[in-house]
Amino acid sequence: MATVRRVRHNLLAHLTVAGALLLPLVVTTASAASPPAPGPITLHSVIPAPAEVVPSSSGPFRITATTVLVAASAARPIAERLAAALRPATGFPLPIRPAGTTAITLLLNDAPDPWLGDEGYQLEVGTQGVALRANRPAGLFAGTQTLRQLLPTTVEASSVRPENWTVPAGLIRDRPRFPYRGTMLDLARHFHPPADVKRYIDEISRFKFNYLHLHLADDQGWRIEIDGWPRLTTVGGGPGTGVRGLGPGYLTQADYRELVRYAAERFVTILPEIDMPGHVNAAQVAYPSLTCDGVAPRQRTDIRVGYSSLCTSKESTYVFVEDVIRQLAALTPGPYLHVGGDEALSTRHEDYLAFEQRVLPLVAKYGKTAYGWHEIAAAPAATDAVIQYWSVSRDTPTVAAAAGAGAKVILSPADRTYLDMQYDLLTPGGLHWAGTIEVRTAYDWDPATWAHGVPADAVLGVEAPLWSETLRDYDDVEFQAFPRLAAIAELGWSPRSTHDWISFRDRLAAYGPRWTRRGVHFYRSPQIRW
Ligand code: NGO
Repeated sequence: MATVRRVRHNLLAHLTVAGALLLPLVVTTASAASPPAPGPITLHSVIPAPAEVVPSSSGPFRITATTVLVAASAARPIAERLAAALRPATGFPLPIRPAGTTAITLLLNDAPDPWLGDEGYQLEVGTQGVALRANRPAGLFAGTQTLRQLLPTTVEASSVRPENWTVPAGLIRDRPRFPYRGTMLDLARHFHPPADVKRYIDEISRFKFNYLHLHLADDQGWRIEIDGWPRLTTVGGGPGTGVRGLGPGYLTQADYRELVRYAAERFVTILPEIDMPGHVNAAQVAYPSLTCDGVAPRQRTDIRVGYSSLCTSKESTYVFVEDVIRQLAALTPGPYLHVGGDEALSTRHEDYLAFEQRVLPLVAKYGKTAYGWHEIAAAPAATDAVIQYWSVSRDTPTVAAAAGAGAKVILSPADRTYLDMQYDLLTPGGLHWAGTIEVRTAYDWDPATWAHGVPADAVLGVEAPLWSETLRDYDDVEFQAFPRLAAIAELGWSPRSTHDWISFRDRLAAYGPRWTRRGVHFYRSPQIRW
């Protein structure tokens, strides 16, 4: 009850600024988002659940042929993107104008509202209009994603639909729980072309994910062009690479830059990963000098792990590693660079530690924060790094120790977040080494308290990796990712006080038609009443 009162108090304080749009208020509030779907769309329908919601009993706002969008300066590109999203189904012109009688207004606060931070937003809906405010463009973008979910599902149609384009009235104040909300695509086991990566970015940005981790190299393939090392991609990304030789392809540096740009427009930051010192067979086939004996290993297209290792005792290895890190850092505006570090089972432990002690600081040399799978926690230099926790055990003492000494941790427990795990043993693709993961399993856990000994303030966020051993095409990607990615989005964004399986399940059921209209090939989990 105390929480409920506090939320209402905060919200009411904000209404004094913009009360005209909203009164009268309905006396309900939304620490735990509630009403069941299917049913009318309400302010409680949104995924991920917003932090604070106060519906109003005034009539809804209705978008009509005369509605305009009002946005200045840095808000304008976001308004344009919103208008472009709403035009096909509504058929309305939705011009961007300085003012209008019925308007959707996007405003950047002159005086920052500290509660909102960089990614939060405030959305007010009244009969005369919608006012969306944020401190930064990222917050406005997040708010537009909420607004889209408040419109009828037919808004996703690609041609004009007869519909009452109403938005329920009230106020939402929202901000993320964690600064890092990510998902990963493995381009190494099967390459997925830039057009598919862009479709994935479109989908994840709707759920307010802000990082896309690209796993760009592994035993079966090398997928990013590196100047001075052309065979990495011509051989390592060429015909016959990927699992069973069926996933060839690579990104040129221009492709990569274009993905970075496209993602940034949607407030998604690309996190590149080159896995080392293990998972490097493709690089060694291309450049045998990366092995200790200089002999090229045979090309591998199976899915075993742990057999390859860079030669950690050769100086030339570090010339290669530095070249790769320097180029990737230059291509990547984001703060992080992922250097893998998992399953180096054929690297002696002392060699592994010596390798990480050299390589993690190299990332810092090029202006980025090092990021690695949780095995790097054993190296002292990992206290300055971001550690990606992928264990199926909740006890990993090396990670707890590194977190205690300053490292930040991203939660990707394989038995909760690995999108490549099967939903159940009948799922046509996917693996099950970490178990099967139905939607509720993906949803019902807490990243802040999951890893024993890792304090909540060391948890930077959550990431759902999608490994691609069994994913041949983009349909496979979508089927494994959705709907579970919506669950991970909510864990990353929504305050713990909103966590409620029944509410989530019903909101997900109501969301399903949006995926259907967009042609997203999602898994119809029997746990959800679609
Ligand atoms: C493990 C392994 C990957 C596999 C994945 C499959 C990590 C960090 N290393 O996760 O090479 O592709 O499982 O689920």
